[in-house]
Amino acid sequence: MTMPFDPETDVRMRSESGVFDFTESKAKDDLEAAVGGDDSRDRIVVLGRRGAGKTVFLARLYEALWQKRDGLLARAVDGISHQRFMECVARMEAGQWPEATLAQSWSNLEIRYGTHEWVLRVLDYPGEVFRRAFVEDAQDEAARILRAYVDQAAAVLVLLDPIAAVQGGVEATVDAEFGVSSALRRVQAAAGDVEVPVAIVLTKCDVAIGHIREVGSARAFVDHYLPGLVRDGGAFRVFAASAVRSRADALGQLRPATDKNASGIVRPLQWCLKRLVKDGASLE
Ligand SMILES: Nc1nc2c(ncn2[C@@H]2O[C@H](COP(=O)(O)OP(=O)(O)OP(=O)(O)O)[C@@H](O)[C@H]2O)c(=O)[nH]1
Ligand SMILES: [Mg+2]
Repeated sequence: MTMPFDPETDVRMRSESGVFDFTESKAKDDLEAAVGGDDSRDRIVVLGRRGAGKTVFLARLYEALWQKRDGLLARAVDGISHQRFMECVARMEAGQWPEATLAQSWSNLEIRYGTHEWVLRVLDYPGEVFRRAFVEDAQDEAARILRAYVDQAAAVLVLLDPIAAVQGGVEATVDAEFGVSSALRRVQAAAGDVEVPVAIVLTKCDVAIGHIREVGSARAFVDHYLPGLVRDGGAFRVFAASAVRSRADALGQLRPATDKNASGIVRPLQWCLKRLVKDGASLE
């Protein structure tokens, strides 16, 4: 049975999808596939360094919207990316975290929000590519694709692992301050006068909440631990999320516990969509 559509809040997603394999020499085609061959700003771009939680977050977000949560509804028309997200969820239900992402994969999503209907693209990519694209300014194809991709951002979700910000050392902090602010400066430069909504999402808050409570709030956490991002990253709103809670197995290893609810995963997207509607942005 089709669920009734709530004009204020429902989101419908359609998708066609692809997986890029940079071990093969088809990068030029991939670049065109990723960028879409025109210069429209039609992407909700998800950014995050290695291990930030991109794959887990995207799968749980899609699962949540598919099941209609927080008033948002998703439906993939093309089953390929739907299956990829659901396989990731099933893997976690079986107690396994997803493998580190090796190939870049994209889903072409059609979203309806209120009376607006947009085509959005969601990209999942290996975290190393983030560093190459925005810290090292590397010229390899994967880095170029990611940079071209952010140039077409309608909205940005930046995923940051708070534990890495506190304990991850210099490389993690460089990625989160220099890397993320470079990416956001690029986004705003490409958008000209239009302000692109940017949601910074602190991930893994089921285990990281202590660090956030220590300083008072998610925003205070970013102010305290990532001042370079605050200085150079432009305007953004900070959210806290837990895509999957975890529990220790018999050996003390943390395993995904999907029977417990995710929290805070839909709100950042909802905030971005509301901003886009308010600003009258048309993504088609
Ligand atoms: N407790 C908890 N752990 C999480 C959560 N999300 C991710 N993790 C942990 O973080 C690891 C990395 O998450 P991924 O989603 O694979 O990260 P990624 O950004 O896709 O990483 P790359 O593909 O290597 O760039 C997982 O294997 C989990 O151990 C969460 O919501 N809660
Ligand atoms: Mg991944």
